[in-house]
Amino acid sequence: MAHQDNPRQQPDLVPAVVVSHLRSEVEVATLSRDGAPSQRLRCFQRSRSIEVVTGDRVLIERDPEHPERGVIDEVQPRRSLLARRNRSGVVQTICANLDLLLITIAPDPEPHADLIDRYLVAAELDGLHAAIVLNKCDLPARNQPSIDSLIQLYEGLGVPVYCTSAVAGIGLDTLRDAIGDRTAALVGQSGVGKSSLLNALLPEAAAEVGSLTGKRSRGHGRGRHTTSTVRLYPLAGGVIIDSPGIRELTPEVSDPTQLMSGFPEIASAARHCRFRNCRHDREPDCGVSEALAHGRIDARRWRSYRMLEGELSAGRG
Ligand SMILES: Nc1nc2c(ncn2[C@@H]2O[C@H](COP(=O)(O)OP(=O)(O)OP(=O)(O)O)[C@@H](O)[C@H]2O)c(=O)[nH]1
Ligand SMILES: [Mg+2]
Ligand SMILES: [Zn+2]
Repeated sequence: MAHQDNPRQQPDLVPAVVVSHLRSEVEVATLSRDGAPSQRLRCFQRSRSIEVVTGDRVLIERDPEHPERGVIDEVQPRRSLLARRNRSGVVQTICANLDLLLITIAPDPEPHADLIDRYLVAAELDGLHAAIVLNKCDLPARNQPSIDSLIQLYEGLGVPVYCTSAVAGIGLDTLRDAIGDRTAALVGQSGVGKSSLLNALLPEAAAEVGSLTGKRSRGHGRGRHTTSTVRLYPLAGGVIIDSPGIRELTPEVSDPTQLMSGFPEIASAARHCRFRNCRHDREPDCGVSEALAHGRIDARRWRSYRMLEGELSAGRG
């Protein structure tokens, strides 16, 4: 028998968190009293006009006939988000409500330092904490000098660095402590071991990990992408998010004058420029040129900044 809707009757709305979102399918976990994700439900969205991403806090209405299904009624305001611009300039939100970006690198595949810079810009502009996780520290130190200088550079900029091995179980307790009760996202190139770290921290996650044979057949450092969706897992008191590896990142910078705040050493040198509108090119008394000449700004970081600046202005036409 069809029942009539009573507009005054409020449905029972249950708070939940989005665990993953793939096409029209949204998996959520209801939140227990202490805020920990608990029961899993498959949901659809009542309105397609609202975009939901992993980490979103939502209110859902359970399907009375199918307790494992529900409808997303409302998306709550985000306290933070990680976004990028795709090649066509469209802003894509990767995940919401995170606190800590774990920029994962490894000796193999070799790190793209510019990608680290771009994640740091995203973290700075989105108000997130950031740390570097140097995984696979069990591997023989083939390109160790360049890894060492990279680590030294970022530590010098105040970015915490954690050395781990998902395979040998090194540095996992320290990483777990660093996450604490926060929501942390593992991000970085494909094949650095993000899903392996997740599994090492949380064996029941049983996330798919890239196979060595697949890697070998494609040659050194070119692991195919194994993880295909952004997915959230409760971890002790906190939450950990695994994400697909990416090759490049254009962070969403809504105000280009803010870009420099993602490069604090450049920003502090620029305060010494004689001219307020200094382009740091050939102007006299330029604090940035001077800092570059004296090695207080790393030349690669400066190129990385300039390239991003160029991309952002080109993107805005
Ligand atoms: N030696 C060593 N190998 C590791 C370590 N962690 C991961 N690996 C290997 O690196 C490969 C890639 O691992 P994944 O965990 O799938 O990497 P991922 O970053 O999740 O990759 P995507 O999902 O494609 O982004 C696998 O063959 C892992 O066994 C580690 O600590 N040491
Ligand atoms: Mg993965
Ligand atoms: Zn200048």
